[in-house]
Amino acid sequence: MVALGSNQRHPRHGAPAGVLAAALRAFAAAGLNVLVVSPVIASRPLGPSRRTYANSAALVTSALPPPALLAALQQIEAAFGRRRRGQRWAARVLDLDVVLWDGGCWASPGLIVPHRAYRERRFVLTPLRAVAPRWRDPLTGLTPCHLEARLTRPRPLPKRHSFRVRRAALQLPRGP
Ligand code: A4P
Ligand code: MG
Repeated sequence: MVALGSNQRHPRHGAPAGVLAAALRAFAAAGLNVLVVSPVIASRPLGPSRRTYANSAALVTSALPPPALLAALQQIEAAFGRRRRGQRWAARVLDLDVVLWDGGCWASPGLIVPHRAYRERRFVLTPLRAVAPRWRDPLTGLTPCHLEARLTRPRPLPKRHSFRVRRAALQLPRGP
């Protein structure tokens, strides 16, 4: 499962939504088989960049192991003019992340799957829900829908230490 993001125009492909459509065409040329594509959503930037993002997700199959898949995606990013320099989370013409993998978890230098931040990002979970509603996160067992609901549901405040102390003070001493 690949998450796509763009918040910069491309000289040939135009606005970010056009960049994502062109990127999907480039997947096929790189030998990646695109099975399902989500609608493109507009999302407010997380991080310092001020430009609105276009985000989507694609279910792809490939014989490549995860590091080779990431290398293929990074080649596509580079072909679209992505330069990894300067500020983290700076505006980018194309960002391709491996979010989930049907083999479960993967960790090697430069690659962690599931993507370490996707559970907290609505701009990943909403497209993901459209392409793989029943796919369960291998660490939490939750579907994209559950994970997204967790972001909006109000959470209880952590129990206060003083409350526990007061309860402990009420315990009667044990009898003989
Ligand atoms: N890396 C490790 N695991 C993965 C993985 N599962 N998929 C390494 C992709 N890359 C992975 O990524 C930095 C390094 O992460 C890579 O060298 C790779 O080896 P990067 O694409 O070079 O740089 P980045 O994207 O700026 O960094 P980072 O921290 O990965 O950012 P994210 O998580 O990709 O987030 N706001 C909105 N609304 N929409 C967005 O799409 N995206 C970002 C970037 C910030 N704000 C956003 C959006
Ligand atoms: Mg990235």
